[in-house]
Amino acid sequence: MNFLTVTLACLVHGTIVSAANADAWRSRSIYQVITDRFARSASDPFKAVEQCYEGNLTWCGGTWQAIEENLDYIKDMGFTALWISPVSQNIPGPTASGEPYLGYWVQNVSMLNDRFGTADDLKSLISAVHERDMYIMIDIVVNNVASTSGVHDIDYSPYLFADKSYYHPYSAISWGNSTSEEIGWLGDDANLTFPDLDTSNPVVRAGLQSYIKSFVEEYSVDGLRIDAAEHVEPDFWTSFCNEGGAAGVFCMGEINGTDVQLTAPWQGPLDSILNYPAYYAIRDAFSHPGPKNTTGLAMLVNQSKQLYKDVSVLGNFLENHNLPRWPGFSKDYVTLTNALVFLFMNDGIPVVYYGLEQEYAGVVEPYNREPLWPSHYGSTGRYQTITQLNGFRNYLIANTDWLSQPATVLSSSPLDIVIKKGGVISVMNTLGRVARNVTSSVKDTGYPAELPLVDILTCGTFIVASEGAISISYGFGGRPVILFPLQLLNNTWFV
Ligand SMILES: *[C@@H]1O[C@H](CO)[C@@H](O)[C@H](O)[C@H]1NC(C)=O
Ligand SMILES: *[C@@H]1O[C@H](CO)[C@@H](O)[C@H](O)[C@H]1NC(C)=O
Ligand SMILES: *[C@@H]1O[C@H](CO)[C@@H](O)[C@H](O)[C@H]1NC(C)=O
Ligand SMILES: *[C@@H]1O[C@H](CO)[C@@H](O)[C@H](O)[C@H]1NC(C)=O
Ligand SMILES: *[C@@H]1O[C@H](CO)[C@@H](O)[C@H](O)[C@H]1NC(C)=O
Ligand SMILES: *[C@@H]1O[C@H](CO)[C@@H](O)[C@H](O)[C@H]1NC(C)=O
Ligand SMILES: *[C@@H]1O[C@H](CO)[C@@H](O)[C@H](O)[C@H]1NC(C)=O
Ligand SMILES: *[C@@H]1O[C@H](CO)[C@@H](O)[C@H](O)[C@H]1NC(C)=O
Ligand SMILES: CC(=O)N[C@H]1CO[C@H](CO)[C@@H](O)[C@@H]1O
Repeated sequence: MNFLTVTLACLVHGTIVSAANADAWRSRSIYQVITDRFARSASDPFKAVEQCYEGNLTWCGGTWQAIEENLDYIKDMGFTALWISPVSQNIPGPTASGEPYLGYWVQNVSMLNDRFGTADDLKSLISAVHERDMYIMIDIVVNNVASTSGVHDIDYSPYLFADKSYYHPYSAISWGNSTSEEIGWLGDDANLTFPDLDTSNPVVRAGLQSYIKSFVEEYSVDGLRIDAAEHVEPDFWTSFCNEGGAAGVFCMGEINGTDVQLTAPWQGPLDSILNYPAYYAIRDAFSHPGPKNTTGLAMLVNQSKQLYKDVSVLGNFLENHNLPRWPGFSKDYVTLTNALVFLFMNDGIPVVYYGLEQEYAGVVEPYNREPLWPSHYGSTGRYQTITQLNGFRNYLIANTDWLSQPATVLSSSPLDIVIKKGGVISVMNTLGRVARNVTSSVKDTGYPAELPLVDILTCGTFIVASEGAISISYGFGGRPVILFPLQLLNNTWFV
């Protein structure tokens, strides 16, 4: 018995480490963490600093060891992958823009950031993640390095590529011009500049490929989140990323934009991108005061299926470290529940930014990077909703063909949007929490009359009417419903 258990655990572990390609990531859901802000270790030297104010732009003392100590908080919410902020050494602080607590102000990309712990601490965290059958995704910056010396007097010696010839000469970015976005420098031109690495230089390419190959192998990394991916020529990613590139694992790139026509071509060079067009469409559909444009969201779903190579591996999100938190622009609690249902029940990989489950509401940078420990990691209502959504999604993936069935829009109106994916019908609405005497009518669910459907969020039952219709009333406010045939739901996903 014991022997069998151990053998199976090893097999599972082996599978996880070797098969972390796009296909393996498709079924995952990701929790995004800023290492400095997620947790402080019980044995942390910074523990004496009781308060941490995100407005001070300074270190708050989070570490990899502390993430490991609090991993079950993430696991128990049902997440099957963890994305952590960059692990690379950063420039020394403080700068006129604060300390490099986020980790994106890279100096030597191939050296670990000792603010967050040692190589052994990082390995220990990753083992603990794998022991929980979760994947680890590491955030990485290769487009640029950071400097506080303006644009002309930069000492290149501390960088992995320690000579000026490895960088594009300074130019300000002309937005909308893709060549300029690839070779120009991010940042301002005085206090904090981001010298742009010439990723077309063969020495730079070979050096980065060799680094990422050995890094992924040594630390058993399952996936990469690629910072500023749109600022690098696409063919660089083909050789650096993905199963077929040097990294040999799944890559999800940061590509900002509202227009699927412009973002979709990046999937190919990159396995996956963070789905900014969906973010904007979800916000426009559900947030209050509005525009409550569900047509835009329905168009987005339709268009995405046509233009992306594979919508099922895109990273869908409602918040991140560069965006206002949802309650910062939409005060109504129920609007976020509707948005979350779309995130988990649509095609794609749900990505939840730490703190969403604690109802954090920081609006602009840096106030959207709150320390998590003042929340005491409590099991809030939002924590429980996410646990239900992850639990049901994980159940569907393990027991049905849900994952391989594309989502389709059954209907959209100014009141609601209804999607169906693999036998699950999700009815989301734009009402918010105020009770209204209106109903959502789904004309043809595809289910036979008299069939009992259960709402996953409330366990309420709905009986399918003649010709497969369903009617949902909002006498208790605009809560979304997720309907699934009762007889197929064996309730094993309830924990
Ligand atoms: C960058 O880090 C690597 C790995 O730790 C190290 O071998 C190399 O010397 C570092 N380069 C510089 C310029 O510090
Ligand atoms: C785009 O930017 C590049 C690089 O700066 C420049 O050479 C080119 O002329 C620009 N194209 C247009 C249409 O402005
Ligand atoms: C540089 O920082 C100083 C001090 O915070 C600020 O007054 C100045 O506007 C900054 N310059 C730029 C170009 O951002
Ligand atoms: C993304 O693009 C929008 C619109 O072009 C811009 O306002 C925003 O600052 C960008 N956000 C990020 C995180 O780059
Ligand atoms: C809703 O969004 C779509 C897509 O962006 C747009 O074409 C349409 O005009 C919008 N409708 C309203 C009422 O704003
Ligand atoms: C989206 O596609 C569905 C069919 O799959 C269609 O019924 C619906 O009208 C489309 N919606 C929009 C807004 O394009
Ligand atoms: C709800 O609306 C229906 C149809 O408009 C009406 O018959 C009914 O009286 C309303 N109920 C309440 C409680 O307002
Ligand atoms: C639930 O159990 C029934 C009877 O054992 C079985 O036929 C059905 O496939 C199961 N459904 C799922 C989704 O596992
Ligand atoms: C050193 C410093 O600037 N501390 C400030 C951090 O933020 C808090 C709350 O805004 C201020 O009270 C401190 O003065």
